[in-house]
Amino acid sequence: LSDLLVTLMQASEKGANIARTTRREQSLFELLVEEKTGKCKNERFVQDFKTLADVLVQEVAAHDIRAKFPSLVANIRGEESNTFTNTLGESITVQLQEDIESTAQLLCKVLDGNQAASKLLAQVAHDSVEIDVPASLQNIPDEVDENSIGIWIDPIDSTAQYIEGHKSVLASGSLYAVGLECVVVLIGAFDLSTGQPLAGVLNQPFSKHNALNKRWSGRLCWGLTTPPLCMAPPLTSPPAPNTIVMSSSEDKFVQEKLSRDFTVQHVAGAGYKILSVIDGQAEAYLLTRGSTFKWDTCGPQALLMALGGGIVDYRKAFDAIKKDRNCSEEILKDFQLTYATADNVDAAENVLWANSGGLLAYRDAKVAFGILRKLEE
Ligand code: 2IP
Ligand code: CA
Ligand code: CA
Repeated sequence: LSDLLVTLMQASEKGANIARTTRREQSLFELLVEEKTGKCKNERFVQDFKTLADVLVQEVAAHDIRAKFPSLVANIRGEESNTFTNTLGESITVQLQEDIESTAQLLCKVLDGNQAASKLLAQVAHDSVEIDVPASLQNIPDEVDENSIGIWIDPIDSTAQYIEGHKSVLASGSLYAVGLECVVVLIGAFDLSTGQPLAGVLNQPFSKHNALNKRWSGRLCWGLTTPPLCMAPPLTSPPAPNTIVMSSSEDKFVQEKLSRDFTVQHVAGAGYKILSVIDGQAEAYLLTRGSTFKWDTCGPQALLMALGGGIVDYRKAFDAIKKDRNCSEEILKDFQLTYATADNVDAAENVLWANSGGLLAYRDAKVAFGILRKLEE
């Protein structure tokens, strides 16, 4: 799988480049923030542009994965659809064309004729990105049965942070509550027959800001479940002990109960919350509602599994532990999130791929088990 993993890394890096370019280049950035500064008269068009950034990142990633692994094509899935209906009702399929010029022409249709912006985006979409194969991956057998693998892509997680570009606020250690640091490009590979995660990448396009040249640099984390391998570049500050991350909209009763044993931190982004667990900045991420999707968790779960942890369906794990007084943390193995089929095939289209029972992400099963027991008291 190492070849596929390197392809996912490259695809995520190209996505990160698109995300950075969009915020850096004046002609693109203005489109992104126009709504806020009030300069734009056409709000509908601004809405189109915001969606375009996500659609383009996903399409470019899917394109590059397809180019290397042609038979994966039917099983590359993601949050966005590349058929983009602009607010004037025109349907445009956003697809990488043969050359920069043709891609720019296509993007121009979405960008209301803005040639400079279209050219810039097309250029970075066509740029080639080289990632050296990490030494630890070099001796791994590379047999991939392309017909047994599926891919989930979340082109930009924490869209709100990406668009608004909040001033970054540290919660503790190297853990950000809000800010561009919480934006993550997420790509995961899973086994189509078992639904289990196989490999994943989390790419933070805005990990470090250089005050001198005002440029952001990124951070790329990756993992493989078999053999278990995970690489996350080290952070500068040590983690605060006993931290649990949650959404600020998490149930107040749940927050209250866990705040007796943990420091509860609200940080943005489902992907970034899981990344904070991977990095050891938090012990766990708990979400009791079904507000994340398969594309939010597939890649990140592969990294947690490589570290001996995982992500369980909160509702199912909670109910099982409640029923069986004598069970141990071993039981968590039975409730890992899976990715090949929808949790509820009859669910409405917009929530079909939701992790419907919520989730609990952890590195140490004992800690996760303790959290579930605590909630049940
Ligand atoms: C969102 C994003 C949100 C998260 C939500 C995800 O993905 O990560 O931050 O909500 O679950 O689906 P919260 O921050 O309340 O946990 P996207 O940004 O891709 O829409
Ligand atoms: Ca998301
Ligand atoms: Ca997204």
